[in-house]
Order: sequence, then C-alpha cells, then structure tokens
Amino acid sequence: MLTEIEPLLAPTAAPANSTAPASLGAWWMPFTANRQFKQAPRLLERAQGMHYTDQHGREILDGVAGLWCVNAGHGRATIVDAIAQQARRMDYAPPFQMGHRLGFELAERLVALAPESLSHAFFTNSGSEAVDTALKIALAYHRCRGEGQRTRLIGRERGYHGVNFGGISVGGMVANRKAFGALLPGVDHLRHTHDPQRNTYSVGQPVHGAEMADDLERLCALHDPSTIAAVIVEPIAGSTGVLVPPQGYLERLRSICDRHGILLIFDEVITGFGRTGQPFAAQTFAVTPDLMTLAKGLTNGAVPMGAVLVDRKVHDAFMAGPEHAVELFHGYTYSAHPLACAAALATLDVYEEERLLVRAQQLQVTWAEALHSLRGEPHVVDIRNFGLVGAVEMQARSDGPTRRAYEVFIHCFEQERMLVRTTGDTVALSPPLIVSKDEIHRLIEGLRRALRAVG
Ligand code: PXG
Repeated sequence: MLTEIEPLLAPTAAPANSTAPASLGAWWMPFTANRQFKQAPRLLERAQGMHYTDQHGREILDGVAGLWCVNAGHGRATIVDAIAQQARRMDYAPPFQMGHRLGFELAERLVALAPESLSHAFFTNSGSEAVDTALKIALAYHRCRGEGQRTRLIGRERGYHGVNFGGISVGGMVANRKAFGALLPGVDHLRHTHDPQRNTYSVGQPVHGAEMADDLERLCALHDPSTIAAVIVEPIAGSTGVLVPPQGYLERLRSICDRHGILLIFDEVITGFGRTGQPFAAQTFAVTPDLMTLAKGLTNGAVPMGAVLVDRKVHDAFMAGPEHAVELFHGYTYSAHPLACAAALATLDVYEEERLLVRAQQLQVTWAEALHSLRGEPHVVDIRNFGLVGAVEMQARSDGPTRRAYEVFIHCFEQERMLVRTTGDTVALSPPLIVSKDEIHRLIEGLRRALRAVG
C-alpha cells in the first residue's frame, strides 16, 4: 500500500538530457523494496562536494555521506585523478605470490594512522569481507597457538557486520538473519546496549550501562572462556540506529577479553576515518582492539575496498612455520586492487591535508546542539549523537514499524532535497566531514519540517 505517500512521490518531468534508463526491470536492488522503488524511482546522476544531482537535475544535500562512506565529500579531483592514472599504468595485479608498490604503501599508511599495536593490514573488497576475514584470522590464530578449541565467536544483539555468513551469524539485526537458515554454529550474542529507561536523549556517551559489558562474563561462564575465540562489536553501532557505547563499557569489554584470552574485534567500517573525531573510534574511546575491520571511508567510497588491521602478536603467531609455507589460506582476487589502493592513498592525502579526520571535534558541539534541538518535535522519542553521527528515533506508527521513518525519508528527499538514512523508525545522519555549519542547520531544519509534515 502506497496510498499515503503517493502525493510526495509525484516525480517532476525528466529534463531532455536525463539519462534515465529505458527499463528498471532487471536490476534486483539490494536492501530495497524493489517493487515500490520502481514505481517511483529515485535516480542519482552526479555528485560533487556535499551534493548529489538527481535525474531531474535537482540538487540533493547529502546527509549520510552516500552510505556512511564519502567522508571527504564527493568528486574529489585528486582521488579521481589517482584512480584514472593507476588504471592507465596498471589495471590489475594478482595479490597471491605477487605484489605491487601501492599495496605496501597503503598498508604502511594505515598502520601508521591506527593504534600502535595494530601492525599489519589484510585487504578485502568490502566491509562484509573484512568482517569474515577478521573472524577467520581470529579462529586460525588460536589454532596456530595450539588453542584450537577456541572456536566460539561472540557478537552482540543489534550488531551489524555486513551480510556474509560470518557477519550475519555474529550480527544481531534480526531481519538480516532470519531468512538464511542456521548460520554459523557456536555463535552467541551479548545483549545490546540500548537502554531507553535510563539513557534517552543522552548527549554523547550515555552515563549508564558500563555493566552491560559484564554480559560477556555470563557467556564465559556458560560456554567456558577457553572455548571463545573472539568478540566482535561496533564501537558505535551504526546500522541499527546509532547506539553510542555507555561510558566505561568498551573499557570493561576489553578487560574481560584480556582476562580470558579472548580477541577483541572492533568493526570500524562506519566509525573509521574520522567519524568520531579521531582517525578511529579505538583512539577516541582509548580502547585498542586486537583486530579492526575497515571499509567505506577507506577510499572515500570511490572504489570498493575493505581492510583488517591486525595486532602484531596475532600476526606474528602465524609466522612461526616454515618460510616456504603459506601462512593464511585466505584472500581475494581483488585484495589490494591497484585502483582501490590508488583511491585509498589519495583519500588519505585529502584527509591529512584538510585535517578531516579530526574535524568532527570542531563540529561536534554544533552538531549535538542542532540535533538535540529536535527534542519535542512530533513523534520524536530519543536523540543520540557522537562525533559527526546522529540519530533521531521516532515512535513507530500504529500501521506498522518503519512506515513513519520511510515517509520522513521520502519527505526529506522530495521536499527538502536532502538524503537521510532510515533504519527501523530511526533517522540516521552522518554527513561528509566537510559539512559546513550552515549545512548542518539546513539538514536539521529540513528534518524538523519533515517530522512536522508526516502523520
Ligand atoms: N560492518 C559495519 C559496521 C557496517 O556498517 C559492514 C560491516 C559491511 O560493509 P559492506 O561494505 O560489505 O556493505 C557495514 C556496512 C545502513 C547501512 O543501514 C550500513 C552499511 C551498509 C549498508 C547500509 O545505513 N554498513
């Protein structure tokens, strides 16, 4: 049933130079209501700076950095040039028993940016692959050390770790799991950290809830810690609607892992590359994981790429066998793809030259004040923020969860000409880190009007 949103959807006539496709039939689109979308498609044609241009030539303010990835803004000339030049110089290089300069340079740059103990980088092509790679490294690490009985993986309710089998097994978003069978065996989940009774409208980290990390002790007691290989969490849970860790929570998780010899994996696919005011959330929260997964902002979204950063002791444990032996039977045809490496190196240059990885520190007060000014607007039941990420949670409407949020999304796009992201009945915002204070206010005022407009 589309009736209540039809008036918002009426598309303006396509201009003569529109490149709208002849048919929308064959592309089975990801995480999309395909039939609904194809009745009234939203097509993007160009992107520059803080804006997309849609098929009608309308400028759309990007409130979510594409999909949490275009941290330096769109169409950065140096990134585009680096990709083009690399495509001409060498289109592809096999990464198995061969290498190329950019892969080594990028790995060095990444480990230099990360907490000191993370000394090596393994390249993948997406966040989902980075997660499955990290889980495999964790399992293989314990086996290398003669602790092959450590086979259990612990995730967290409401966690999102991509869509591959490992990632959905440790993930805790029900819709992403329930259709896909029994998933990996030997997985368990910590309770999530959302606590609306105590923490609604927290500005930054909620005060209450460090003790929720003790749920890991419960799982250790249940399974025996000697069977647990790793715990994976997002420092700030993104996809589920921006859940900021309670003060002291990550520290406590770290110390419980240390006590029991369990590896701690931070999935920084969203929180990496400046979203929290430091290069990585591990630095912002001063808690260092043993493995860290990255993607998205790594190439500013320009070429698919992911990575796992690995603690030195974990890496070195693999290096004990004979030198002619492959240490890790894992990798992808496109690991360290030259175009992705070129894009990532140019992206890191932009981040550094424009000090974008710490820019959220300067903007976070403006951001928090603007977001929390939505308190009291219709439907709003909670507001959460950290660095340059934010979420406005709405009451679900009686005709079903997600319907109101979808209408807000459509209203923002069609009337306010801005792109936001919704999950459940939460609107999430994570603008490119180049966002100006004026653009922050535009986003918030657009969202305010949308909240007032929807039923
Ligand atoms: N881990 C985390 C923490 C993520 O947010 C992935 C892994 C998977 O990355 P790839 O590159 O395989 O998509 C993600 C991806 C949303 C949304 O709900 C978030 C993501 C992807 C798509 C939609 O806004 N995050």
